[in-house]
Formats: sequence, structure tokens, C-alpha cells
Amino acid sequence: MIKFALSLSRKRNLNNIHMKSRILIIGACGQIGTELTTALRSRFGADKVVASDIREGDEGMMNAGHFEILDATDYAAVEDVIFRYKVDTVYLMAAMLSAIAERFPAKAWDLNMNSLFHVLNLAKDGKIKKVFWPSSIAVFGKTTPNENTPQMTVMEPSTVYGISKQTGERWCEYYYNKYGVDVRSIRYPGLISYTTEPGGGTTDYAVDIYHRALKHGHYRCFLKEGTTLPMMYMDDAIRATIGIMDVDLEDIKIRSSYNLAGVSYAPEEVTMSIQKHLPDFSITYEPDFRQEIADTWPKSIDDSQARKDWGWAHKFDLDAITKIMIENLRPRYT
Ligand code: AKB
Repeated sequence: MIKFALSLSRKRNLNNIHMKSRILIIGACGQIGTELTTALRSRFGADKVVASDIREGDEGMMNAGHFEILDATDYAAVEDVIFRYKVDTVYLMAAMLSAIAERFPAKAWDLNMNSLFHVLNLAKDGKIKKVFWPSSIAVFGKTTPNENTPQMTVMEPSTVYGISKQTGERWCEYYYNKYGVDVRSIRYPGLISYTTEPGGGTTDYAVDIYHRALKHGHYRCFLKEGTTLPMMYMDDAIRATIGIMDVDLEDIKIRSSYNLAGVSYAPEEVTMSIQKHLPDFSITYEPDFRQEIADTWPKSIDDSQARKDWGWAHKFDLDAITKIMIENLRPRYT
């Protein structure tokens, strides 16, 4: 009788685990979150994906599947959505980026750190099984070797955002080592996309420049000539994000965050790439406070560890990105 009761309860648990197979994206309306939601919905089916953000998204986001208004800093609210939708995997994409975080340090710390603690603790308590958390090239600082920056190196970030990301990396590794939490992470470079615009980052110029080129034929760049930064086309970033979550547990060797590289270029190089499509396009330079941030970041990244551990390889170079951006944004401005 006892044996029967035990096997029945084990069966029920297994059923629960089986039923708990939804994905929650926190920060689904942001630059990465929007495209990640679309990609996950098309891969797993709309019913399996729950998009959430502090505000409503566009029509496509709201109508194509589950959506919840969710404050990532509210533990009870996050737990409630996880419970109601039987979520087992969380992509925590909510964050305040580098430029805006300098204006609101306390708010940035609260959002970037507490949201991570909530999700890590939910995983530690067995309420979810797997977590993705984004880090950034902002974890590096002025004392880091800035060409081909290694996976393991000096890390002394000097921005609020960079400090929060580096701290987050330490906590991710701690929760894996101490509690076995399966958290995976990537250090994103600047991301380029025509679907969504970035908000409050230092690499935002690299998206804005295409919009201005098509709209005004001219761009006033807030970074100076020669400011080379690591960048990546969004499709590559989404492929990496979903890719790292697919990898077998034992193949993930880095539990802080993986270096990830696409292309590296300076404003004058993207200008030349745009001029192949819009010969009259011009640029002038008016560096502001974001120059100081960019000056502390690497020029290029060594991502050989990600290539080795889980077969990462980028696909898009600068001219390929420019072609896609111009072709897809042109109808908006003509
Ligand atoms: C930013 O510029 O803040 C972000 C980043 C590199 O993490 N795009």
C-alpha cells in the first residue's frame, strides 16, 4: 500500500515536471527580448513561451502569445508568473544599460542585481530548472588588455552597469558552484538590429547611424573617430542565446559568462560601409559622456572558449549587417 502511494506520488511529480516546460522571458519588450521572444515562440510554439515586461509591447508581441506585465524586481510577482504558467526556464533580459545607468545608479543596481537574485533563488529552491542571464563587454575596464580581450583577464569595470554585470557574473558562478543552479550567460557586445532600437547604451550609435543615414543623410556621432568597439548582428546574438541553452550541462565550462565576438569597427568604418549604398552620407563627431565609457571597453574580443565549448561561430560581418539594415529600414524613410 505504502509502495503504491509512493509510486503514485512519484508519478505525480514526474507529471508535474513534464507539465512544467514553459519558458519565461523577463524584459521581453527590450532590444534583445523582442527578437528572442519571436525566435522562441517560433521554435517551441506560442503556448510554450510567456513574454513579460514592465510595460506592454507592440501589437505583434501582445497578440502572438502569452504576455504578462511583470516588474522584475518584485520577487512575489515573478514567482507567481512562474507558478501559474508552470515555467521551468527563465531568460532574464531586463536590465538598465550603460549610458542610462550612469544617470540612475541606485535604480540600475536595484534592477540589474535584484532581478538576478530573485531568479537565482527561484532556481536554487527548485522552482525553475534553467536560467539565462546576459552579461556584457562592460565587465571589462581600462586596465583590461583591450585587443582580443581574453576570457579570463583583469576586470576592473568603472561604470555602474559594468560593476553590476561583473557582480552578477560572480553570483552566477557562486550559485552554480554552491547550489548547482544551471545558469548560463554571454557577454554581449553592441547589438545591431532593424526590428528594435536599443535604449540607453553606449553602442547605440551603431544602430542610430542607419536610421539617420536614411532619414537625413548625415549623422552626428556621440563617439569620436577611431573608437573601435565589438559589435554583433542580432540574428547572431539570438542564435548564441538559444544555442548556449541547448548545450549539454557538462559542456558548459564557464559559469560566470562567455566572451562572444562578432565584428569590431569604429564609426568611420560603418560610415564607409553605408556609403557603398548611400554615397552622399556624411558623419561628424561630437563626443559626449559616452566617449568616456567606450574608452574603457575592449576593441575586440577573444571568444575561443565559446567556440571550443559549444561550437559558437558568428555569421555576419559589417558589410552584411549594413546591407540588411539599409534594405530593411529604407521603406520606413521613403
Ligand atoms: C551598452 O552599450 O550598454 C550595451 C552593452 C555593450 O552591453 N549595448
